[in-house]
Formats: sequence, C-alpha cells, structure tokens
Amino acid sequence: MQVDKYLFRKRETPTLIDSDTASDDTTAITLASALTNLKAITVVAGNVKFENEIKNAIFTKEYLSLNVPIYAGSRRPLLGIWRTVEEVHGTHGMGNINQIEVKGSVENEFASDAIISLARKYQGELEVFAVSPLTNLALAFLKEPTLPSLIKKIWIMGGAFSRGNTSPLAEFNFWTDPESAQIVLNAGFDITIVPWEVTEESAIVYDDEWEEIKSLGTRRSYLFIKANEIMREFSKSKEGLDGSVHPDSLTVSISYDNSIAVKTSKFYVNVETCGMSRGGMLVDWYNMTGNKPNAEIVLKADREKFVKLLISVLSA
Ligand SMILES: [Ca+2]
Repeated sequence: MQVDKYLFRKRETPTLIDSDTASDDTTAITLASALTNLKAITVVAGNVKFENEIKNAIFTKEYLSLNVPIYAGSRRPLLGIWRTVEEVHGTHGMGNINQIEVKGSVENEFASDAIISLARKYQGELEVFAVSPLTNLALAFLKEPTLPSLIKKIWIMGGAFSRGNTSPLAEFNFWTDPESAQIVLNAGFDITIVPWEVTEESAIVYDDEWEEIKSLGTRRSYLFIKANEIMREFSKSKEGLDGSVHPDSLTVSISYDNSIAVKTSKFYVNVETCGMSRGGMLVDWYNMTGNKPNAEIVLKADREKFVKLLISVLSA
C-alpha cells in the first residue's frame, strides 16, 4: 500500500539533538535536520559504547552531508549501575552497517557547555530533542541554573507508565540515569514527554511500510533500513511487536507537527531513583502531591500521520 505524501517544509526553529546515537537516533537526526534548523548534535552515554555513539553521530553527519557540529558529553550517568544494549542496536549500534569509517571528529567543547552557549546564543528560541539519558542536560542545568529560561522547549523521549522496556517499570533513558531525569524534570523547563508505551503503539513502522521505505532508494531511506534492521528484529522477536519502533523519531515528529500528538495532558512528573523501581516514571495523575504540573505528557499519538511524515522525509 502506498502511503500518501506529507508535504513538509523545513522550519527555522533552532534545535539541538542530545543523542545516544544508535539506530533510531540516526533517523531522529535525519528528521531533525530535514524539518528544523539543527544547530548541534550532543552525545551522551546510553545505547552502546560511548566511542561507538560518537562514531555513529559523525557517520550520520557525514553520510547525510550535514553541516552540524558534534559535541561529546558525559561518558556515564551520574550514579548507579547501568548497561549498554548492543543486543537491541547491533554491535556498534548501527544495525547492519558494520564498516563505519569517518573522517571528521568532535568539537573540543564539552556537550553540556555547548548546550549552555547555544541556549544563550539563541536567546530563548532553542528547542532541544532529548532522546537519550538526560545526563548532559542535568549537568548543563547544574552549571547554569538560568538554563530553563534560556531554552524554549525540551522534547523528552523517556519514561514508561507501567510497561518498562528495561526493567518491569522503567524505560531505558530514565532507567540509565534516573538522577539526571529527576534533576531535569524539576528544573523548571518547558517539557513535553513522549513515553515508551505511546511509542510502542504509535511509533511503529509495519512491514508493508518498511518495504515501501526500502524501495524509495534514497540515501536517507538506505540509512533508515540498514541502521534499524537489528532493532527491528529485536522488537519483533523479543518484544512481540509487529514492526520496528522509532521513539526518538516520533518525538522529533511531534515537535514539528503538534497534531501528531492526539491527546496530551499536564502533570507533575518525577522519577524514582531507588531499588527495583529505579527509573520508574511517577505521574501524579490526581495531583495528590499538590505540586504544579512540570511536564506535558503525550498520551496518544497519530501513527499514520507520523509514518506519512517519516516516509516523506526519507523519500527526499
Ligand atoms: Ca536515543
């Protein structure tokens, strides 16, 4: 089935993507660079070995001919034991792209410092795609407490309501660095959260759509297919899903077209940092704490519209 085209136009919104670059992160970078005025990629510990994430970010930049600086950030979460998930993303994090050769390198400035200087430079206009553990952003806030007033919006992919993908309760990004997630959520940023379950339902690319993307024959579609192949296998065999899941890409897409978020609501949200529920997202559904809402949560998204936008960008 041929999916209708979504006519998109690049926006001038200055953005930054904070990424643990592996598989779907590269698709999110593709979308962010096609749809917004992407000013920087910052890299943080998460999906795979840090050295490989850096390499993957540089590879993506060079493959897509992007003129965007890359900054290396924190090589580990603030506290706690964590692990990378090569079984999801492939040995190097790029699915079936094994021979990664890159020419360029990262900038000298530390990622959190780059976040602060870009936020200052764009004077409250910068939007951040936080599609990774929140360590770089937490460190930036700890260094510059006025950061929430300098950043227009943080789009967070993270947290699970109850169906964790890394522990029974926790989604990977919040599980990896719950302390940083807690710091960022309580800092006073304008935040929208796209949680795991919403992406499982609405960031999924079914087999017929996958085949359509494969047949597009563009550089972008080739990168999408190759980088996400192993993750797709994992989603199907280990999570019992009917396709590949693209949480980071859905998050960028919602920022571009707010109508992809069909249902949203504002809540006070915190993150558990202890014991077996470490990394669990605590949504104060009935405002029992009396705390002011600190985040908008996407409760339902429009899968068809997301896939339409994705295919249109990949076909260009
Ligand atoms: Ca990510």
